[in-house]
Amino acid sequence: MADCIFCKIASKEAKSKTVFEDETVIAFRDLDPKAPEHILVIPKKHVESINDFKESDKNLAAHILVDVIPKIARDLKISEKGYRVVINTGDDGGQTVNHLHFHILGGRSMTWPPG
Ligand code: DGP
Repeated sequence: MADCIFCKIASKEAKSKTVFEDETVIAFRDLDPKAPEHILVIPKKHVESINDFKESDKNLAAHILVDVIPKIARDLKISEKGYRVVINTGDDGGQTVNHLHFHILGGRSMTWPPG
């Protein structure tokens, strides 16, 4: 999408600190980190939110959850101590960028419930 900052990051029109990339997914460091490790994992194609994942996106969703996120956590060495995966969705969910993204937060102990 023309005005979407994460589409621009996916197409390299905008810079990011990339930690992982393949054909369908790119992961990069959050601009405003909320933990020592704060990575955003996005599908390269524009999907507005998790509400917009379609039947045909099942392989992509599984790839992100089964392959990409655990690999990044291993690479960042936060796998064993633990980390949090967050998908903010819509206004009440606190979504500010309308391109689906999975936050990976780690490197410190998290509290619950979230604000
Ligand atoms: P959310 O509130 O879940 O929509 O989170 C959006 C996150 O995206 C927020 O933590 C800040 C981050 N962010 C916004 N713009 C950029 C950008 O241009 N580059 C990077 N690396 N992160 C961004």
